[in-house]
Amino acid sequence: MNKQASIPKTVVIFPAKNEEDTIEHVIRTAKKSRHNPQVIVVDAYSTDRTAEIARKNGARVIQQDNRLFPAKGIAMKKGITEAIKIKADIVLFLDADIKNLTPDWIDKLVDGCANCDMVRGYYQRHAQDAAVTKLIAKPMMRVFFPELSHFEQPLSGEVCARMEVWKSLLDKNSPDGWGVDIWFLIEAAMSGYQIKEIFLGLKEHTSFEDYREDVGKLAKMAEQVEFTIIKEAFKHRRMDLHRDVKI
Ligand SMILES: Nc1nc2c(ncn2[C@@H]2O[C@H](COP(=O)(O)OP(=O)(O)O)[C@@H](O)[C@H]2O)c(=O)[nH]1
Ligand SMILES: [Mg+2]
Repeated sequence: MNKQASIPKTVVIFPAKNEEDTIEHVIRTAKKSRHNPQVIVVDAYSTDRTAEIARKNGARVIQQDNRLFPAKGIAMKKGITEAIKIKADIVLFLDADIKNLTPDWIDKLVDGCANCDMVRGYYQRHAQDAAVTKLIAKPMMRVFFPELSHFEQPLSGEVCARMEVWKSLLDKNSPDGWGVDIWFLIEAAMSGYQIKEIFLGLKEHTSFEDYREDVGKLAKMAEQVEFTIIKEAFKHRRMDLHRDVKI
């Protein structure tokens, strides 16, 4: 807790890879939250103007640790490390490609942390959106982690927790790529943290425009999410549950 102000210091972190179309909007919107967050952008050596626009809009821009992609997990780890340095109390991750972000998303997610260890956003999405969630993550969670199968959006990028929660999870060796979101959910639950999901309305994001015509573009994400769940099932001794699957 920030002793001087005795109010929690909130940091919003945007992992961002070539998000020049939306980065200004999301940073400005985050800054309008009544939690007055500091904004960090963990940039993936974007080849467009993402980093420049982010700096101009008052974000602290840092580069992720290496150029191996996909690196959503590496970026989140880097963001948490940076937030530790600036003594954040509450850290909220948001995707940088959200077209319709509003300050109340930040307010609600941060407010939720007052009586819960982890708060996750869920939304209404286009019928063709969220293929990996619908076809990989949820069916596999129903088998291996049935007690977590009620989470609407297990791959949500909008997740808030106190710093000590993030720190304790990072110590457990998080994955580098797309598996990181489901990994944080499973590990938080297995650590006994209380997790809740809150509804944020419709989510419109630019990545959907990239894959709506060709869902094959999600193959790497699908593979990494799938193997993360399998590895977590081994780790938490859930593999035998596959026997219950009717095929
Ligand atoms: N730093 C960093 N950010 C990434 C990387 N891959 C994706 N992102 C960001 O992570 C967020 C979620 O990615 P997105 O492509 O929108 O995933 P989707 O919504 O599941 O399709 C966005 O803000 C991306 O710019 C990466 O390799 N490095
Ligand atoms: Mg997206």
